[in-house]
Amino acid sequence: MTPIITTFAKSPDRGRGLARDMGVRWALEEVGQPYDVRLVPWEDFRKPAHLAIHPFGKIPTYEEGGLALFESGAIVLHIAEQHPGTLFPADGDARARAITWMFAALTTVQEPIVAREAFILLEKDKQWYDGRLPMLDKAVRERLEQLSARLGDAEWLDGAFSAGDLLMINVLRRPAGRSFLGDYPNLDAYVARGEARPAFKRAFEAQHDVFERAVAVEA
Ligand code: GTB
Repeated sequence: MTPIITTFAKSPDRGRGLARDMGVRWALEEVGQPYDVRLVPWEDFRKPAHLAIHPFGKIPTYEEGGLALFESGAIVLHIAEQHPGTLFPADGDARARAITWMFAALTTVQEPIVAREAFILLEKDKQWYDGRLPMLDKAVRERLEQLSARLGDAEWLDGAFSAGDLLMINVLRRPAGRSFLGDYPNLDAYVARGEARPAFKRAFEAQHDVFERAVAVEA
């Protein structure tokens, strides 16, 4: 059964692969699972049909037969589980460590990155902006420094490329992560390695194509 994912009909990131469907698309490409896409226009996000699948009215979602999932991390985990030996190692302990890195990406590392992005987006005109931004920068740097120390000269976080690397690289690609990567050459190279993977490129092209088509229809 071909799974169906939902994505923005016209992503506000203008096809830069920053919306959360990117990780899901990338995972599907890594395991070689074909998928269909249902585009969701802004006005449909809070409609009952979409809320029935995603209780918080967001993208992405994932439908496969009778199964409906939301949360990109849970979807990537499901895809990895369906295809043992690709995004999850066969060994149980190694698989548990890959899951640990997935959680680390989506919580410990992503949290200060999202906080900084939200602050810049929402509070740029506030009088406390210049005073507070360095604190948010420091929080991002602390995480990146720790991650950089752990990665060291390794290619991936724990042996072979896993769902943990996929989500971590996806988080580091966010603007507030990317903007600091120049100071952490091993993380910069790590993200570049991820982006050089053929599966990443196919996923990126697919979401970019959706945006380009949406713009063309409007023209
Ligand atoms: N924790 C959830 C997950 O990982 O699946 C978060 C899902 C989520 O926030 N989805 C966003 C959404 O549906 C899209 S990706 N928002 C619509 C709404 O809340 O009404 C977040 C996002 C949006 C835009 C950019 N961008 O333009 O760069 C980047 C990320």
